[in-house]
Amino acid sequence: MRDTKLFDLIQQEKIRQTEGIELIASENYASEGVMEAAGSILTNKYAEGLPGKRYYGGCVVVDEIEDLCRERLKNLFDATWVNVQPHSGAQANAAVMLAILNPGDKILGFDLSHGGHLTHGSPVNYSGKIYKPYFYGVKKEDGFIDYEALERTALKEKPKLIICGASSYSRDWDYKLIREVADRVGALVLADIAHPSGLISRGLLNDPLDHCHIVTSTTHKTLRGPRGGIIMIRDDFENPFGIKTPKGTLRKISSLLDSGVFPGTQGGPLEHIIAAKAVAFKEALSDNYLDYVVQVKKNAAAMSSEFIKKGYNIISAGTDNHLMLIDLRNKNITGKEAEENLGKADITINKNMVPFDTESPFVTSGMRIGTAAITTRGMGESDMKKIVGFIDSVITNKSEVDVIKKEINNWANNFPLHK
Ligand code: DSN
Repeated sequence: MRDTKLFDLIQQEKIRQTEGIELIASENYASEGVMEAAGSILTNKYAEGLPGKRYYGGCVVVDEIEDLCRERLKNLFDATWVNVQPHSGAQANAAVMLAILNPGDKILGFDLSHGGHLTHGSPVNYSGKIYKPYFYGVKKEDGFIDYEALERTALKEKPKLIICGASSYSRDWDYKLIREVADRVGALVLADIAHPSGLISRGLLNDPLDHCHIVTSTTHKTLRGPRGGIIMIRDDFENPFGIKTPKGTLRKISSLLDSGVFPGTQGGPLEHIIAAKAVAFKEALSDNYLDYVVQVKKNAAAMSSEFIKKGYNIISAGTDNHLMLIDLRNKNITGKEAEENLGKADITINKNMVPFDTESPFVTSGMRIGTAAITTRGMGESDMKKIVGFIDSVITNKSEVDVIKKEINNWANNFPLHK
């Protein structure tokens, strides 16, 4: 018998996603093909291990699927080794840290309250509980990464791992400089490119694989695949922190990373999600996707200029990627209030800490906005101006929220979830 209660709720969510404006920077609309693979019978299969080296029978087909996925990902990022099994970006980072660090080792990451991520050493996350975290942030005067502070802390603390990457930083990264600092202190560099990975894959931002030892990402943000994680390297090497075997050899980092995923931090891989990742990577290699990521970036730039014209304070005064972080203090509204009020008009954003925030993480002084999802719906630069107009009307109480909501619902219906 059909579970009407549950499927009615899914239908309601579909209407919400269709009638509203989705501006959460970490979300996107996966294609029909990605969703078909994610919802396929592959969910039935257990396949602990790697293709050709499984702990279960009946893996002939899933071996081919996982190999196809790995090859497509290698092509997309020009990587020489990848693991496509992490269930999420957080799992990918956990696997990396387990593979290369020992409990108590020092790590240096980008401060969560300045735009970093929980898994980069936050004290409430495994990364800050198992390892000893130190942080760098952005400069108060311009909102750009404080590379001098990063270098100072690295030289003083000599961490074993430097982590770069962010969840709400709108500028590109100087991976070359970070690698130079890491080499001076004998650290490895992990770039977590969960947010901008789609833009990086098509050459629209600096390439972390040119300089960083290990790169992780999610697959569902700008990459527009199913929810999941990946790990990649371009140059394999022996783990400098590894304990030598009796024969005096060290294990290669690729082999340690595979073990970090399974059996280190996960059991059976989600082969239906790996198949959906394979679909997404094929899409990301297409000309259509290149047009898409180019437009994502143009839309973010257009939106950011429009906000600035209306007197909004964008951290770092602009964006190089798909997102922007806005300090709302000069608009006399907290991030929490903005999120709630915009939600009533069917505009979905998330409240976000801004650097040097005076509010708690539950209230915040800012909001984060991204253009990945709305660009998938076919919106362009003129639509960005319209959206900023809607947002400004809600935030400054220019019109009744109900009136704006109706206008938004009618307008959004013109844009199918996939162009
Ligand atoms: N929480 C995610 C984001 O929204 O950026 C990252 O894990």
